[in-house]
Amino acid sequence: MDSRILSAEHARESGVDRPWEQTNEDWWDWYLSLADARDGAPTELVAVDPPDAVALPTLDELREELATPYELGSEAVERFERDGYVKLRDVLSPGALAAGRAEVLRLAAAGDGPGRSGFLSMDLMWRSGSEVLELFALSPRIGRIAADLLQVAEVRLYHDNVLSKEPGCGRTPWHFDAHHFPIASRDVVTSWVPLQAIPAPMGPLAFAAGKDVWKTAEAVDFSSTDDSYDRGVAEAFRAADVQVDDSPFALGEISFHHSWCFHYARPNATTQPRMVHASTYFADGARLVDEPTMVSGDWQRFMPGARPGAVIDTPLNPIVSR
Ligand SMILES: O=C(O)CCC(=O)C(=O)O
Repeated sequence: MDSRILSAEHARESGVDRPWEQTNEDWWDWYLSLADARDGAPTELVAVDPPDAVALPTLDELREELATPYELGSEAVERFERDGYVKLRDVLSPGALAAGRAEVLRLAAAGDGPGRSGFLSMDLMWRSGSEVLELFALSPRIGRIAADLLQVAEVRLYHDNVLSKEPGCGRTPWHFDAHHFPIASRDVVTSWVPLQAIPAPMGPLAFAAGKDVWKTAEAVDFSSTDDSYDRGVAEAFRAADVQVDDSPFALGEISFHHSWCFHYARPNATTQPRMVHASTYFADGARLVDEPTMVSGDWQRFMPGARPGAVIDTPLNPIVSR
């Protein structure tokens, strides 16, 4: 374990029952350091072209697209209910995605760059002054899909995340988000919106299919200091013949994964960054857990003033499904 990532106290103790005390970037560096080292940074990269240039929409056009309801069929809701995730095609236009990608490139160039893992994570971007990313994070089109998949009346935003997995960045370990979201509810879902197509060598987000598949990995002990959890989960899934969907994403295709859905991603073995806008939503009325831990990361920034055990209703968690 790279002792520069964990604080001295966290490195000394193997449990996770303490708050995270470093930055969100440090959190991702730490989290990626838990990935199976046998699937580490690729040495050869596949040449991939950047997305085709398209005309960018105006802000008004983008606002309208991101507010227009998507026709979510009952079959998609059933698949989400059965598998714990769903991939939906043609949710966003090439123009909207290009606008998001251009904004991410602009903000990434102005920021500190990715951490040492090669994984750039920028959160709360909807509060950064970027109107484009505010439209993405507060999109009623995407928020309504989240509410309908969870079959709840309304959802609130937990946080947005711009994730850029740089060329050569290694694997994202197997995990499920309920492990680190400090939200005391089963009604939590994350939208994962690729800002370009994701062919197989770029490392699409991959999902273990089956709502109750998490039980298969329940006996695997989490380790905060090595890759044993990632390896153990993979072994448990192999032994139980769990179906894993690691299919590529077409341009405009987006996924939603439930907070108990196990997912991972292979390294980005291409010459292009794998850029994604991800937002997490929870059912209106959900409460903060009683005792957030270090795996909960930087949650106080996402829910400032929320009190353990109380209903989450801060100005940073608006209703986004209407
Ligand atoms: O983008 C990745 O590799 C991981 C993202 C993830 O785990 C998530 O959005 O829940």
